[in-house]
Amino acid sequence: MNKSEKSIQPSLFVSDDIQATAREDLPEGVALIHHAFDSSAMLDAVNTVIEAAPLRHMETPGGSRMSVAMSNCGSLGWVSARGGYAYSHIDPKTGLAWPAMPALLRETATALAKRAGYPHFAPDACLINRYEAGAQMGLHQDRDEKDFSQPIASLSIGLPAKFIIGGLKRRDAVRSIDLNDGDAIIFGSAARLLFHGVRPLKAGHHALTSDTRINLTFRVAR
Ligand code: MD6
Ligand code: FE
Repeated sequence: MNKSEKSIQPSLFVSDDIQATAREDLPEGVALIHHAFDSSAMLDAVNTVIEAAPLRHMETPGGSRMSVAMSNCGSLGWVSARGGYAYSHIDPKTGLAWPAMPALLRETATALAKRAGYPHFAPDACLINRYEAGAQMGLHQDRDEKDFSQPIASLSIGLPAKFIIGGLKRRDAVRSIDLNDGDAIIFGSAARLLFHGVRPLKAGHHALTSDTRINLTFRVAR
């Protein structure tokens, strides 16, 4: 079986392990699904994307280099530069359109969003984040998309991370959630604009990703 044949079915693991809000003290609108997908198959698809659109450290509007390396697939990609944050049809590094979103990625994300209560999720953008030891993502809101009634589905591959979630204001208290390989977290409705971030990645080794963590965030950007 070749890779394109393999990528027709979403790579879901059968699991009813959706954390009830109360059980892990998650804010309303956040769904956490452990052991949600086959990360090995997903990583193969990610690797085909980053062969065409290499991971790179983007610049922030303030002029610093992001510690997380990024790429995208889908019709739109999230980019950061001196000029600000935006979604672009073109990869500024290659001058080409971003690679198409592999069916395996899209269908896995839509199936997980469906389990979290969003049956019509149709992402047009997938941001790929790669963390090496020490890389982090500061508290932020995702607000470059046009329609905040659409959720974001986030999938974790490789090394574990401490994910922090706060409130609607930057200074609100945060709580920490462990995101492990194969975990999915879906942010929608009341949670869509919560501040969140990722603590500096602890050094380690993972069989799939060696010394890194890969995070995929699927969005409706249009
Ligand atoms: C990460 N995730 O897990 C970064 N954004 O590496 C995010 O920034 C994120 O997990 C929006 C919704 C869910 C997320
Ligand atoms: Fe985010």
